[in-house]
Amino acid sequence: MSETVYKSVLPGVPRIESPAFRAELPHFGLSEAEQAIATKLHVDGFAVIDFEDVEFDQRVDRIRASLIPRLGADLNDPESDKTRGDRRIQDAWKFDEDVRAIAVNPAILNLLSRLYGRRAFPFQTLNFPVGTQQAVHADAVHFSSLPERFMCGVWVAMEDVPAEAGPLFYAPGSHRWPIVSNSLIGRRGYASQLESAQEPYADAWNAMIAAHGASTETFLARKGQALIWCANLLHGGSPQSDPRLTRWSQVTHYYFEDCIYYTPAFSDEALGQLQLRDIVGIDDGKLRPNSYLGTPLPAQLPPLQKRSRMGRLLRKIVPRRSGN
Ligand SMILES: O=C(O)CCC(=O)C(=O)O
Ligand SMILES: [Fe+2]
Repeated sequence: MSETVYKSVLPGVPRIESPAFRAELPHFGLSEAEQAIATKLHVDGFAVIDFEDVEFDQRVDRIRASLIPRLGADLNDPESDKTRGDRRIQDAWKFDEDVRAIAVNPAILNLLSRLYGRRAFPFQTLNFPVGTQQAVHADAVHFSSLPERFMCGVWVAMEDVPAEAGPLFYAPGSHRWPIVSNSLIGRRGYASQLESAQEPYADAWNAMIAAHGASTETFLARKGQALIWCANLLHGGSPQSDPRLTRWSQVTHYYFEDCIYYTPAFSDEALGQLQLRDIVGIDDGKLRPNSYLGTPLPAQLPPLQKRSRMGRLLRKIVPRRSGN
């Protein structure tokens, strides 16, 4: 990042989410097109871009062919109901070179690093053959960082998405609302168990949408378009009204270097009880240390994070959640 000579007065917040964004934007060394993306993310919490990859169409064909045997052969049948069951594959990058190539796309990594002011790296992929029909949520309850907001999702359309195929939806500007944490909803998270890591927060998210009178937008994507969303943007998958359709897409989740990575749904920040994550970068396959202000976290971690016998036992009782 050549523009790192510029020192923000607020390095603990992503550049695009900085309260001093308007004053700082000209100093970030962004092109005009990048400034437009940055401003869109700052104002609305999402931005649509074209996914730059000359091999994209071939990758999509290969990914479909490689994932269908794992997901169900009926995905090839034009008349079948494709929405039955939990249709998604997490971390296919581990065995599929094309999924990995999409996750480590150099243009995306470069752009995100410049928009956030810290080096971006991908850590999770999700591949969907159909609409997720997921209720509205912010990804920040699953994966967050300290300092907060250094996480984002990039959703890539692997085919055109009509309204009937369960397009992605989101509430523009909702990333600026308070991050719904356990402390905000009066819940203890550490060592808790949940069927769904989003469920405890659903009432709060819906109440904020109602209080703001906010409307949601859907993304009727063209194949090869990508949508970046901020960690706290409320989003989900619309109902898929035509179950015969497919909606092939890939989400890659990105973190940024020199942060502490943890799961807020199972943490109580005020008590220093963090469900830390052992994050592996998809780019180099290496563990990314939890790090704060340039210094890796000390080895002395609270019991649940220790690789001790007791820690392993506790992990069995309180499994780590890694969904989206
Ligand atoms: O693709 C969708 O419908 C939503 C996916 C999503 O929310 C996520 O991966 O975080
Ligand atoms: Fe999500």
